[in-house]
Amino acid sequence: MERTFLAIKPDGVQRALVGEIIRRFETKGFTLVALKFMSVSKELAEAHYGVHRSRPFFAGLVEFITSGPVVAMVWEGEGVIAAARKMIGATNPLTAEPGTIRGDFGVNIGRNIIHGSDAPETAKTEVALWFKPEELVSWEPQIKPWLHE
Ligand code: DAT
Ligand code: MG
Repeated sequence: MERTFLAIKPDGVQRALVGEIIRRFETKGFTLVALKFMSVSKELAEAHYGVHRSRPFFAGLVEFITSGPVVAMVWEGEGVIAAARKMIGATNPLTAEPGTIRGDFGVNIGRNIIHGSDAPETAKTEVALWFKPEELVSWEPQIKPWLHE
């Protein structure tokens, strides 16, 4: 079953959006596999945003993600990687569609509330970067027959 890595960034935590964001993925029908409330080290931040190392906003990005606690999560489900990206919305909250998390709650690209893996390969890498294998919980939601044919 497909898995993705999601992280509520320090702005999402400070703005008390943790419950609202988790609710959206829960009620959509995805399965929570791992969750931790944590501070992010500079090393983890730089590894996570490694692909953006040469971009002008890289230093600010690392500073921001390490500036306060984040909620790191793994969610599972059919098509969850692309679906979560859709639910999160475009990178710039100003152009993100209403109904998406960024579209509903954000106004600035540097404060866009939540991270989501963008493809199967990055999802695999990010889950492994943020979580130890024993932190991932395999369980069978009893609601499954009501979500799937
Ligand atoms: P996404 O988070 O939608 O996957 P991304 O991977 O292109 O977007 O960039 C990672 C983060 O970097 C993004 O969430 C916010 C920040 N960022 C991206 N482009 C930026 C820009 N032009 N100016 C400032 N911050 C930017
Ligand atoms: Mg990205």
